[in-house]
Amino acid sequence: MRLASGELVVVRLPLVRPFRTSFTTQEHREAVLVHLVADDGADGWGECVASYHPFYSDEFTATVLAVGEQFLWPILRDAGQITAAHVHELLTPVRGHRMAKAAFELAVLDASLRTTGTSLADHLGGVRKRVDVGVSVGITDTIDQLLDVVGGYLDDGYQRIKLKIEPGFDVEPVRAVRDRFGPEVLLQVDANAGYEMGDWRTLAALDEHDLLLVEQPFPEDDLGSHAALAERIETPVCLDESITSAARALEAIEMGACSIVNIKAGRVGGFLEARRIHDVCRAARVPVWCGGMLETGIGRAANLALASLPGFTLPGDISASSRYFATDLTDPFELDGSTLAVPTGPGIGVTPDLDRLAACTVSTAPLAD
Ligand code: OSB
Ligand code: MG
Repeated sequence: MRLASGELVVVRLPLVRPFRTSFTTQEHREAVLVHLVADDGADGWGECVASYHPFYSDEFTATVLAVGEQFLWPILRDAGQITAAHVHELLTPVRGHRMAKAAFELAVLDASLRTTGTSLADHLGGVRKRVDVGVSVGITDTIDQLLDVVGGYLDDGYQRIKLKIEPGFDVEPVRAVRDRFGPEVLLQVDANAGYEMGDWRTLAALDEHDLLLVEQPFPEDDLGSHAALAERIETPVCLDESITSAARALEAIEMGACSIVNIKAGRVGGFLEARRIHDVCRAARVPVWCGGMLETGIGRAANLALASLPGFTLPGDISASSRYFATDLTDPFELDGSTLAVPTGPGIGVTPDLDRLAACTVSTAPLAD
């Protein structure tokens, strides 16, 4: 296909409750939506996972808009006939900016798969109609509040709970949740790089609570400390921020820095790179699961397609729309037990509701031909 025009739409949706992590507290989700139109009129949408702040990764709204308008769009527009499989390589001359690149790739995938009537899940090689999902629970002021929040999610049907932790909010909340809700709850923690190696005894104290995994305890560049920690604790170490490509995933696995990988297509530069990480991990018998970035229905639909691949054997951070927003940008995703349905329609299988989109839009920048 040949790209003719498009737009970058910044949307902002209030979260139903503030989401506190070791790096910041978010009260709303701001996202850049990439909308691309081909010369035959086919169009597609992609959601950029970057936030309005540079505290999880270095990308944020303003960098996505700038690199998108000034570099990514001109490269793709001027490339002539392209397929989604070309996008990653075409954009390689631009260093970094993986979240922005991933959103453009997703919009190209959506537009081209709509033309052929293929769903993203089928295109990627998905094998499941429904996927097991869990919920990521932010840090609370008190443990009582945490127990209320977790209890509410368990009542909703979620069977896997991820607790955000930080120094000073770790062993006690984990113990409290385990004691209150029992051994059958699938429980894991995410530190978002909030610890250092000197804290390893605190992390080792989590071992007795039978966690599925501890996610990204240390800074993203420090694979060595993750490998050293994995030697000292029983809880499996999972990496999120550190895994930026399939090559990096292989390196981390080979040096023993992780035994489980969180895959976020945005963090690794696209859904096709995400699939390569899935393939690398599967060959190494390393379980993977699909991470989340508080996406709207646009990004969530694509994550569900990714999570339908066979190596995604742990529940993903892909929750129902109501966990995030009073009103989503798309038709709401609703829980069935502890699962969500993988969209079956062409492309990502969803489109933004245009009234809702208009109500959430902060700015629109045209991508000219
Ligand atoms: O580390 O997984 C993370 C949200 C924003 C940034 C980083 C992370 C998260 C989540 C949210 O945990 C998971 C979700 O989208 O439900
Ligand atoms: Mg994480």
